[in-house]
Amino acid sequence: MSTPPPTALTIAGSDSGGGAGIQADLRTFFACGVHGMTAVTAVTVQNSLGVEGFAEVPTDVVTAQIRAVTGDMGASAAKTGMLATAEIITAVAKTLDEVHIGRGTETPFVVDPVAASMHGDPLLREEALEAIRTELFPRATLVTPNLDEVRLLTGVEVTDAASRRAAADALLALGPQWVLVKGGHLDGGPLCVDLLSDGTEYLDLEGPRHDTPHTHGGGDTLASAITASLAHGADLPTAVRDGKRFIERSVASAYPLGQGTGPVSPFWRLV
Ligand code: PXL
Repeated sequence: MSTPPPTALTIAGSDSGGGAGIQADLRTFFACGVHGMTAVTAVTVQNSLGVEGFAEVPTDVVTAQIRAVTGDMGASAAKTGMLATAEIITAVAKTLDEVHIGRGTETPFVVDPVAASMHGDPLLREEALEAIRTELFPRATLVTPNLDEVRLLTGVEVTDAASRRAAADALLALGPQWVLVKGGHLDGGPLCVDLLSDGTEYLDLEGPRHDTPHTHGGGDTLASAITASLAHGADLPTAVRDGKRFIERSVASAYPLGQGTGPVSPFWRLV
């Protein structure tokens, strides 16, 4: 018998291809020494070529999963990924209040506002964006949108440092404690710059840009690595720096699998 590790709960969708979603979260939690627990919100049918479709899990089953694991095992930290519908988002937000996860509690909560797959396949019904803004963001310790999600959520088009800062401010106005504006999708340059801010500090976090087409699950892996670090007790800026180091190595270790986009890989951590 050994001492249990920290625990982390992911509330997200299943990727049948194993590279993103719940599967990316669990392999990241495992590699980071955290016991992963899941509340599955949707089951996608997909492979390296794209998402063929998805079925939502009934809302009461999503919330029952959250209550079951937090009531018994407790969560040191939690995150959301694909939430699919406004109904699921509203129910998840209410349940997180009930089980004391998120802003104003001792349990950090990371919101990765997943709207679409990297192939552009929608993973969120359009009317659900407003629920992300109003129900989820005010409860978040950290939100981690990419530039497409920034545009969908705030209307701000990020093209340079000034618009990146305007985007961070627009996102903070929706109520999260911290925001990480991920610049990885901005074209050009050998570096990708992410901006981390709580409205007081504005930290430019630079990392190398890796030239690989195989980045499936990259956003999920970053948000999960940050969540794992928070579960271990790190403060927020430290957890984000840990997460960035983790995703850089995982992108560098990505492998081709299938005929389309291969997954980023946390295996480097295990060898
Ligand atoms: O990477 C975003 C994402 C999240 N969750 C699920 C996904 C994807 C991308 O394909 O399939 C279930």
